[in-house]
This record gives sequence, structure tokens and C-alpha cells, in this order.
Amino acid sequence: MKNMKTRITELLGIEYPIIQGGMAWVAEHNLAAAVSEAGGLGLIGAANAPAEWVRDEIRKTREMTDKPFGVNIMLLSPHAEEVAKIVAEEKVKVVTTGAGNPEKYLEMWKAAGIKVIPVVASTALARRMERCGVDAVVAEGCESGGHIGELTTMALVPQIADAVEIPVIGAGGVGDGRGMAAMFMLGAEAVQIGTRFVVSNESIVHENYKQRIISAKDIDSVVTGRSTGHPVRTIRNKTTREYLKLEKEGASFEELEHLTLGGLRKAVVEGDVAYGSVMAGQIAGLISKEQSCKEIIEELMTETEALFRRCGTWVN
Ligand code: TUI
Repeated sequence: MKNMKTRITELLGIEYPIIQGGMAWVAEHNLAAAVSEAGGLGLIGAANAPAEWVRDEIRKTREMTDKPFGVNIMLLSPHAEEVAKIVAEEKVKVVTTGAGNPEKYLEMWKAAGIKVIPVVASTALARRMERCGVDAVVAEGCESGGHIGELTTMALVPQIADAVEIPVIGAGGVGDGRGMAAMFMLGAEAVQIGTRFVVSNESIVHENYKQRIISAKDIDSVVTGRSTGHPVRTIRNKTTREYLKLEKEGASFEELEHLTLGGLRKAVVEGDVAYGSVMAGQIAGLISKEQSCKEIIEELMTETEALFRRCGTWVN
């Protein structure tokens, strides 16, 4: 694909309208730099990491690429405040946020010249963010892996596209060109992709984690934590079964927390996919092989272009 300029590619100075998700433990400098080098927007996922780790990752990414990249700040993190300051100090080009409302940091980030793109799961937050002067929003449906909202991507993206004037990035359930083309049809001007990049050559996740995604069937993901107000989508395993059983029995927040504490690290770093937390989106069942980030992005663009051409033949 030669050219697919949107307000998002122009805003971020990237070649293709593809943004990598800011996945906890996964989105570190190797992945972020590879996605940015391939013409998308790579992200470092700050998740629950200390601010100094984030600074270090920013510097390592800068050593690997001259292209734009960003940092995703998970607002529930105990280090969110400090990370928010560090991205401003480091003058990171783009910040995305997740799991909350980033309002209190906007002034500081805009003063540092940062493009700010909150992830939202409702039209109310999208509108509010637009009023606060953010540059774009990611509309993330509950097909996504990790912490999710209520609405599906299919319902959320067009409603947010109608609710705001700023550009919308669609996320949740996109794994190939069909998903990407569909997102554009729904009103998005770029896509955010997570799960497929987890299974890239440059992703540092344990081989067991990659294989678990590759072997996943359509119905293999489940949502735990609905009762605690922090729903999280992962691949079904021994821990999710136990968690859902405890949830049904009315277990306390502390009891449930204890079960999953450190679970993502266990899966990503140690490869314990039986007991760890294997966060992945519903599209895992579609992902069948490991490829480089460049191959993934090129394939997405080729497939999307072919679909757009076919749309042209339908109406002529
Ligand atoms: O944040 C994510 N995905 C994540 S964060 C994460 S780490 C974590 N692990 C366990 C528990 C909690 C977090 C793993 N995956 N995606 C972005 C996202 N943001 N999805 C949904 C939302 C969201 C939901 C409600 C954003 C804002 C919001 O509104 C809050 C408000 O104050 O209005």
C-alpha cells in the first residue's frame, strides 16, 4: 500500500495508521522500536512499572529508532503521577492513557508539546476528553485483552466517531486487514492492535505465551473480575476457572486479588500459562503464526488495500 493518509498519520507523523497497544510487561523498547521502525506507532506500556523503568525504556527506544513512538500510562498504577512527569520531562512525542481519566495531567503534557490520546470505553469520556483538548481518542471495545469496558468495538467505535470531531482510533478485535478495513468503515482513522504484536518476533514474551495465543480457539478467552469492577480478559486456564468459581461464590476483593497477584509477570516472563494471567483479545483464535512487526504491518496494509479496492468494484 503506497498511501493511506488519515488525520492520525498526519498528527503522529507515521507512515501507516496502525498503533501498537501499550501492553503491560510486553510493550517494552524492543517491540515499540520494531513497530515504529515498520511505519506504525510503537508504544512503551508503563503499566505498574516504576517511573525510572519508563525513563530507561524511553531512552533505549530512542537508541533503536528515530521514528515517532509513544508511552501508554495505565492510570490505576501507583506510579502514574511520577510517570506522567517523566514523559513530560523526556518530551515523549505521544502519550496514550488507559483505565481512567487523565484530565489532571493534560496541562503539563500539552505544555511539553505531547500529543495526548486517551483510551476511552464510552462516549461520555470521549466527549469530555475532547472538551479538555486532547488530540484524538482510542475507542477500545471489550474484545480487547486486559482491562476492558462494557461495549463491543462494533457498537462503540461508530458512536464515539459521531460523538466527537477529533480523530478516533478503533481497537478491540482487530487482527487482520478485514478487521482493519471494518474499523475504517465504522469511522476510525487508525487501528490499535495488541494481541497480534504479542506474537511478533520482536516481542519479548515467553515462547509458551506466544504458543498459547497461536493455539487459542475462538472461545478460549474469558473475562474475570466483573464483580470487582475491574474486568480483565485473558485466555482461559486453571487460574481463571478458580477465579470464576470464587467470584460465583461471592469471594471478597482481597481473596480474588490474591489469586491473580503477579499473574501477568508469571505468564509473560516465566511462561507459566497454566496459572499465570495470559492477557489476550478475542481475536487470538485468528492468529496462527509468529512474524516480524514489519511483516505484520505490511500484511495488514496489503489486505486492507485489497478490501478497499473490492469495495470500489461493488459500487461501480
Ligand atoms: O487499560 C487498558 N488495558 C489494560 S490495563 C492493564 S493492567 C491492569 N491489570 C489488572 C487490573 C487493571 C489493570 C491491562 N490491560 N485498556 C484501556 C482501557 N481503558 N480499557 C478500558 C478503559 C477505560 C475504562 C473506563 C478508560 C476509562 C474509563 O473511564 C474511567 C473514568 O474515570 O471515566
